[in-house]
This record gives sequence, structure tokens and C-alpha cells, in this order.
Amino acid sequence: MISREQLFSAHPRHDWTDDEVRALSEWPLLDLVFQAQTIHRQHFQPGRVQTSTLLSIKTGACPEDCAYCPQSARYDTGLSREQLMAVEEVVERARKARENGASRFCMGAAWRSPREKDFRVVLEMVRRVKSLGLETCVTLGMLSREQAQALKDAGLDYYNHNIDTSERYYSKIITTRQFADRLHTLEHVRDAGIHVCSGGIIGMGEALEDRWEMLRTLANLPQHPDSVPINQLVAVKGTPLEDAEPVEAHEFIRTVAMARVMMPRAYVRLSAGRESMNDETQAMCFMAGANSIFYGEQLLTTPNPQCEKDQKLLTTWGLDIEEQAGDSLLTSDDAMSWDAADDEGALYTNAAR
Ligand code: SAM
Ligand code: DTB
Ligand code: SF4
Repeated sequence: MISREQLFSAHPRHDWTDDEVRALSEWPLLDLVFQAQTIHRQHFQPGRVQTSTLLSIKTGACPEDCAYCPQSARYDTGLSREQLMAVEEVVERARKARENGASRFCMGAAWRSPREKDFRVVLEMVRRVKSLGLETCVTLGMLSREQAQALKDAGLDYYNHNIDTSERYYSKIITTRQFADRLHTLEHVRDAGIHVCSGGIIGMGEALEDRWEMLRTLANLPQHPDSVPINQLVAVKGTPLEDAEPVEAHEFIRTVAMARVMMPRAYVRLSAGRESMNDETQAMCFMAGANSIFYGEQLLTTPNPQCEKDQKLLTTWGLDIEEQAGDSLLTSDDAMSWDAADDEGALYTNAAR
């Protein structure tokens, strides 16, 4: 019998078992959300949301066959392919994102892995965006150890590389690379000392168990990702997943709550798919421990809510944009002292912050 104490400890763990994750997946939803919020408050100042703005620096014509992706060259999604953007244009877009209140600027490229010539341009983008005082993130596909180190040396803060789904469902979604390739790139990024951003997509026809297994893989990595994007599939016409069944709100909320419980010190990001979510669902996700969003009217190639709409959403629910990147994450000393204190005391003291 798996106890409440066993599942809902605030201490980060890397040894989640199948049975424990199944127990979380069957836990009464509102109690799970309550537990996730309680754990959230033991590690973060409540009510703060981190914001990242995305820019597609190289769009379309990707050689990979990811079934969800409008940028694969194999599917006719009507997307016009574009060359790698010029550094100055990227810097200008980053400046605008900063003016709008984003703290991190995330540059995405439709590559299997970066070629040397392009990679040098990206290094310059990272240096320039960093010099604006923004945190930097890139997602460029698979990386070698040397490339990860070069990005670190250029000042990169985060690398996004999603495992997307469970290992067993992976081959139904992507055949041009292996699940293990994803884990190798994550290892290179981690070893270079870059913050890892890794999550996945819900709503690709996967079984519920695939979602839980995906979270278990992330939580059992040697270090939890610092940032965990939970994407709801944006079903794009022309992709093999264009007719995928939409995800029900309660399933998405449960996935967010489980990510929070299993990776208590990660920023859990409400990522793609917010255009098709109502405000109440998003609020419930924040209640379940989500504390990050993509902010700006465009994801990579598909729409995201307008900034004004998101500002209203956050104000309505009493949430603030995190001012300094990372400043709502309590130090681990603080977090441990909450944990060491009597449970109820810890909850109320921390909630008053
Ligand atoms: N090419 C690089 C790669 O695959 O790692 C970087 C860009 S890729 C578009 C980044 C991530 O976006 C994917 O791993 C996937 O999780 C997410 N993504 C792509 N298309 C999506 C869609 N239609 N709905 C939800 N998430 C999507
Ligand atoms: C992530 O997990 N989601 C973002 C980002 N990382 C790169 C991408 C979402 C893409 C949605 C489809 C599109 O706009 O092309
Ligand atoms: Fe290419 Fe990335 Fe899209 Fe896959 S997800 S097709 S690798 S851009």
C-alpha cells in the first residue's frame, strides 16, 4: 500500500517506481492538485510566473519526421520555409520581448542537429541576446558534447530538448531518431553545466501510461530538468496527427500536477496549446503547480495568446510575472527548512510570503 507521505514528500527524488506513479495517476484529482500546490509553496514563492518568449530563427524544411510537427519537410502544412535569420533581426526581436516583460528568450531552429556554419551564427545570437540582460535558451536538435560546451562558453542559460513521450510510444511518433539519442543530448547539455529544459507533448494518441512513463523518465534523470514544458498538441493540418483527439482539461491538469509533485524544484511550463484552453483550465494548472508560460503572440509557427490577454489572465487570478529570472525559486536551504518544520506550520508560514 503506497502512503500519502511516500508520494507527497517535498524532497526531490530520482527513484520513482511504476507503482508510485500509477498511484499518483489514480489519486483523486482535487487532492492531487492540493498536494501539488503545497509542494510548490515549499520550493517557490507562490503566485509568480516565469515568462519565456519564443522565436523561430530557422523555420521549416526539417529532415526529421516528428508526427506532430508542422516544420517537417515530409508533410504539406503550407508553411513557407525560411533561412536562418540574421543576427541583428534576432536581437531586435529579443529587445521587443524584453520590453513586453519576458525574462527569457528562446530561439528555435528546425534542424535535426546544427551544422557548423549555422552553429557559429547561433553562438553569436546567444552572446548578443545575453548582453541585453535576458536569459537565453535555444533548441537546435541533437548536440554533441563539444557543441554543448561551445554554447555554454557563449553564455547560454537553457537548452530545450524534449523527450516528447514515453520510450515505448516514441517510435510511433518519430522514426528518424531514437529515444536514446534524446537522452544523450540531454546528458551533453547537463555535463556542460547548461540548465536543462525538457518535457513533452500530451494528446498524440498516447495511452495514459505513456504520459506517466514520460514523467517518470524525466524525474528519474540524474538531475531534474530545471524547466519542464508540458505541451498540449497543436494539431496542425497536413501533419499525421491533424485529427488527434483533443485532450480533456482534467487530464492536462493531472499531468501538470504530477510533474510538480515528481519534480518539485522545476519550473513547470504551461506550453503549447493554451490557445485552445479556457482561462479556468489555465488557472487550475497554476493551482496544480505550473509556474511558467510561453509569452508572446506566436509559439514557433503557430499562434499563442496575445500579451494583453495573458496580462489580463494573470491579473484576474492574482498572479505576477517573475521579475528577475529565477527569483521565485527558494534557496534549497529555505526549502529544506520548510520541510524540516512541522508540516502545517511550513505551509502557512510559506504561504504568507
Ligand atoms: N528541431 C528541434 C527539436 O526537435 O528538438 C527544436 C524545435 S522543436 C519544434 C521543439 C519542440 O516543440 C518539440 O520537441 C515538441 O515537443 C514541440 N512541438 C513541436 N510541434 C508541436 C505541436 N504541434 N504541438 C505541441 N508541441 C510541439
Ligand atoms: C516546447 O516545449 N514547446 C515550444 C518550445 N519548447 C520550443 C514549441 C512549441 C511549438 C508548437 C508548434 C509551433 O508553433 O510550431
Ligand atoms: Fe524537426 Fe524539431 Fe519539428 Fe522534429 S520537432 S520535425 S526535429 S523541427
